[in-house]
Amino acid sequence: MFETLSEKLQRVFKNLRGEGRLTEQHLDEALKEIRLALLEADVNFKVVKQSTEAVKSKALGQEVMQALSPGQQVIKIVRDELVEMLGGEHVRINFSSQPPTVIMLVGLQGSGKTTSSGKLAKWLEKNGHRPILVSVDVYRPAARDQLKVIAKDIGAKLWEGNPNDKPLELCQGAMREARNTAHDVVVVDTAGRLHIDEALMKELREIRETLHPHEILFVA
Ligand SMILES: Nc1nc2c(ncn2[C@@H]2O[C@H](COP(=O)(O)OP(=O)(O)OP(=O)(O)O)[C@@H](O)[C@H]2O)c(=O)[nH]1
Ligand SMILES: [Mg+2]
Repeated sequence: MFETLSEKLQRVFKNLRGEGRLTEQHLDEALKEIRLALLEADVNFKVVKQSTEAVKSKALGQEVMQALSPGQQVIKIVRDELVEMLGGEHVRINFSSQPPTVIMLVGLQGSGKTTSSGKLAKWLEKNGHRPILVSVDVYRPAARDQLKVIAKDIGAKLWEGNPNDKPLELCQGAMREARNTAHDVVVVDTAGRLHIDEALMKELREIRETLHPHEILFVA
């Protein structure tokens, strides 16, 4: 996804770079391309609208550096805006000095926990880690199968457990397996829940107290 976004932006930037003088019409054309590229990359339309408007007002306003050509100025403004959009602050994952590191994904139903678990495992592997995935979503039929399909797709290790395992048993099984097979990160995909669902919240607390996750990521 990000590869195609960066390719599209590169194309827009390449066209801008050649411009000695930048007209408003030219800027509008470039922004239209940028808007499309961001929307196709799944960025929320409100965020896209806000960001492209911010780019336009900055580009037409005073916030430009004399040392850069008009095309380069726009590229700089777009770059700064993208950094801002992705969260100006860079947060690192807290890895444990005593593996396995446990990362738990929590959030509302359908917020993207299972998909994000897969993305996270892939990213971890790319960065030299050996993750093991485990789903503790024992409530929705096929939820564990969904993670199994994703794990197979990305070639990541999955702790399946037994069909009747309870969430805590699945976690403990995954931890044991990680230790025995030198996997350094356990990614725990949880069932979606609302904070008013007392039984499910209690279960989440129990998992937290048993596993002591190093990171709890809220998927929204
Ligand atoms: N467009 C888009 N769809 C996504 C993204 N992440 C997840 N989805 C889709 O959203 C739906 C729900 O994603 P899941 O990963 O199953 O969400 P979940 O939080 O695990 O859902 P529950 O386990 O039912 O609570 C699926 O159809 C995904 O394909 C994303 O980044 N962009
Ligand atoms: Mg899920």
